[in-house]
Amino acid sequence: MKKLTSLMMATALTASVVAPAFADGHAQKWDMPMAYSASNFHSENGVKFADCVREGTGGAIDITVHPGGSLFKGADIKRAIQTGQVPIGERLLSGHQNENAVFGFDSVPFLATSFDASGKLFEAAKPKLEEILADQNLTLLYSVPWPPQGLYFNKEVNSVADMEGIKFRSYNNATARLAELTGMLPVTIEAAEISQAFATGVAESMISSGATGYDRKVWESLSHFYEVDAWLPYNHVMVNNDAWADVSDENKAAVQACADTAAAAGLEASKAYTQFTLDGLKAGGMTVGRAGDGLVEELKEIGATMTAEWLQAAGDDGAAIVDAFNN
Ligand code: PCA
Repeated sequence: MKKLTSLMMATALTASVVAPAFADGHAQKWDMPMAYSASNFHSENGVKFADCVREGTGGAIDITVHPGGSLFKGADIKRAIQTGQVPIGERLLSGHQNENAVFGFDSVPFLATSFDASGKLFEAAKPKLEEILADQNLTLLYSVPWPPQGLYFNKEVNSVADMEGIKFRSYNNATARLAELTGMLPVTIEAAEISQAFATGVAESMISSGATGYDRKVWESLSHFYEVDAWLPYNHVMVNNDAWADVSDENKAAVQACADTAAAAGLEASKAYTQFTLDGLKAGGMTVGRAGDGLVEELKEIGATMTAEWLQAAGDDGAAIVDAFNN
């Protein structure tokens, strides 16, 4: 017992020596789970954000980024933040469309197909998004789009009929629905696990950015990438409201300034990564190019069905977002 007490005292002493005194009383160590590989631009941007926060708060908030789904898998990150298992994290909110259709605003096919349009759509959706997140004990810090989404296959595809029966890797509700409407078989697989899924034939196709195909070296299993520019989904960095309430106003302002920088830098990285990664897929041996007119035509019809379904599910909120986007 005596031994334990002196050990505890020694530990307490060390802690008081090591941890400098902050206005908040102590340094906050924040673990930040992210779902995508460390080399992905979202993850690299997250590390820069963490560095910025450490510096901007004089070390009061010390964020450690855990990329690649190493701390929590993508699908579990939102709940982990909401319940305070971690104070902060990054998640693709369109993966939670079953909680609220508004979360899928960025995965409506052919609604916003360029960086400019998707930026406008995000601004249109942001107030509602923040309101919904606030009810879930979450504050949005920054959001960054993925490059435009195109179709990956292990063979040439010129029509929806060519897709019949293909095992299609999905990452959210919209991608699973797209598979159903094209006669493919959806299987949900996180980005961190797709290389293996393609190598073992668990999946043979997906819709994603050139960035994710490049990060996961999918040319080892797949042969074709068709540029379709179906949508640009967003990753969102969110903080738990209780953790946020513990942050001083001064440090909140510092964190928000870093978040604004990360949003701008992430957007630029996403733009720059678009052509770079398509070139990388080509260099890996894939056939990369625009989808043929016939296929695009058919996909647009499916897009119209999915748009109608989303508007139905998202009700007045969805209509308000689309109206704000179109004005
Ligand atoms: N990459 C992520 C989401 C969208 C994207 O481009 C993925 O495929 O999981």
